[in-house]
Parts: sequence; C-alpha cells; structure tokens
Amino acid sequence: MKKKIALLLVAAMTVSSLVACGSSAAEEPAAATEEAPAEDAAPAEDASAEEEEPAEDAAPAADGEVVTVGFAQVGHESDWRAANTKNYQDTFSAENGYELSFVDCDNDHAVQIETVRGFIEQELDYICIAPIQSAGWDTVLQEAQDAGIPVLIVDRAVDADESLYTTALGCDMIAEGEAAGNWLTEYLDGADANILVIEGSVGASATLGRTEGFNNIVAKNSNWTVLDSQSGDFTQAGGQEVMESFIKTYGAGNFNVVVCQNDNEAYGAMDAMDAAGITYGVDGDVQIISFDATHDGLQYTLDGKITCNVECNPLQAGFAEQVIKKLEAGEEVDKWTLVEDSAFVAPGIESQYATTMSQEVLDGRAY
Ligand code: GZL
Ligand code: ZN
Repeated sequence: MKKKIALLLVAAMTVSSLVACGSSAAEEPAAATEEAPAEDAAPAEDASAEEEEPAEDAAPAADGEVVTVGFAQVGHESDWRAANTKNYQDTFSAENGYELSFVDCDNDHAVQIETVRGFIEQELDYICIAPIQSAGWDTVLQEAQDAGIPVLIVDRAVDADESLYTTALGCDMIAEGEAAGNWLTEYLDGADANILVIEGSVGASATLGRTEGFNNIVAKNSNWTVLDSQSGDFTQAGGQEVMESFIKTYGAGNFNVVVCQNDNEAYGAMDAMDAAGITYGVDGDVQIISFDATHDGLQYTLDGKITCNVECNPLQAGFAEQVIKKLEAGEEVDKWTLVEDSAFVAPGIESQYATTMSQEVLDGRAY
C-alpha cells in the first residue's frame, strides 16, 4: 500500500517538481499494476487508486510493481547533458516498467539537494544523482540512507564517504585530463606550449578531475606554461566570455594551446578567436583540445578545427539500470562502475593515444 500511495504522491509531486525546475515533461505516471486484495482496499478517499486501470504499456518489474526512480540531473548546460538526459528518459520508461521522476536542477546545488529531499519524501524506490558539485552531500545522503532508499551517484562524483551511497558510476575524469596531456606531449614533440584552460563548472568532479589530470602531465613538461585557467561553466556562452577575456589579457600570438573542458566551451572559444582574427586548428596558430566528443565536437575535429577531442560517454543509463535490476533481485552490486572513454584527433594526425577522425568514425557514433 505504501508504494500505491507513494505512486499517487509521485504523480502529484512529479508534475509540481517538473514545473518548479522547468524540466522536460516526464511520462504520465504509470498506474499501480496490481488490484489491491479486498482487505487491502485503499480507504474511500483514495478510491482513485482502485479505479485506475494499469497503464497497458507499463510492463511490471520483477515483483509486478512499477519501479519508481528519481533522477536529480545537473541541468541542461551542454549537448553532452542533453544526450545523457535523453538516455535516462529512454531507459527508465513506463514500457520498461519504471516511473521516472526526472528533475533538471538547473546547475543549482541547493535545488538539487531539495530535489533529493523531495524524492525521499515521496519514498521512491531508487534515487539517481548526477551531482552538480562534489561537496555538500553528506547530510542528504544520510537522510536517504535512513529512509532505506538506495542512491546511485552517476556521471560525476561526490566528496562523501562511500558508505553513504549504494554505488557510483561514471568516467575517470583524471584519466581524461591525462589523456589530453599525453596526446599534447606526443603532438608537440618537445616544442614549447603556452596554454590557456577554460575549465568546466566550479566544484564539479569533471572539472576537478580533468584539471588535475592535465596538470599531472604539465608537471612533466618544463617548457609548458599554463598562462591561465578559468571556469566557462561548461557552456558555449561561458567559453566565449572566458576566451574573449584571455585574448584581451594575453594577446594574440602569446598562446598556442587552448584546453576547453567540454565541446560547448570550445564552440564559444572558436567564436571569440574568429572575432579576434586568431587562427586555430591543424593549420592554425592555436591548437584546441576539447572534451566530450559529442557529434558536433567530432564534426569540428573531422574538419580539423578541434585538434584533439577526449571522449566522455553520456550513454550511462544502462549501467544504472543494471545496478537497479540487481538490487531488485536482491543481488550484491559493485561500489564503482567505470564508463570507458577514448579520444579522437583531426585527420592527418597519427597518435598512440587517440583515433584519427574520418567520416566513417563520425557516422558510427551513437550520439
Ligand atoms: C562529464 C560531465 C560534464 C561534461 C559536460 O562526465 O559531467 O558535464 O563534460 C557536462 O559537457 O556539462
Ligand atoms: Zn567522462
């Protein structure tokens, strides 16, 4: 009965919370799939619970009930995020036996914390969190644990004791940063580098990891200088703004590498360099390294505008579903699931660290 009342609450809260955060509409909540036995019949005021027909497309989960999943998503800041969101909505669909409460937390940590509290109050079966920032999670994770709701930390990481969540999954951001640095070492082959870095959102593990990883390799190259490193918040506007200020401060001709911690920032940086008449790409004065390897990012790599693009696979919902299916079946789950990444370079460049782009590689991409 708890679940049935919860489902009705979820239906009410889902609409309200979606409106609150301006998220894309979730599926109509699937109705409870079992007729409650007579002695369990819901009290008169909940008559609707008895009248609702099971949604014909809501295949029951293992125990015949719809599995309710809350997903507190970072926001809608990038093409990567849009692909990640669609992947969760496609995976945790009514026809797959789920009721997904999706909330776009609009890059606001406080909203994300309150969203998770809302999921706890709704007594959802599972909570997925893609943490906007790594810090500040202990209290609400403890509340979810006290409520007996398994929490999956997805995409990014939290700075909290791993006993406070059931499992985590995502990419190795430090490895991604090191991959960018290793490729640059190979590409420059001893030449000097004056580097500008457009970081991702402040406090995000993707930012912290990529910065740490890249700096691990900078430390090995005494003739490399990181002139500056500022946050473009993983957006195109942010990338353009930071690049414009870098150009003003350092001047054309005084930097030869720009590292953008995601593709959308790279698009903004390209706009700023175009406006300043600075050439970039395999035939330009500045080499751009980007992250995400989204479709458009790899098109620019194929075109030789972005020289190196380090992948970060957004199609991660399948890993989350595997964990939930195991938990539904009462099985043990791993504490950490690594989502594999790779890297790509512009045509004409051979690298031990990256795949050389071609139209065939681009056509074969899933996002
Ligand atoms: C990385 C992910 C980052 C992407 C950005 O796993 O968290 O957030 O690199 C996105 O595009 O905004
Ligand atoms: Zn990644």
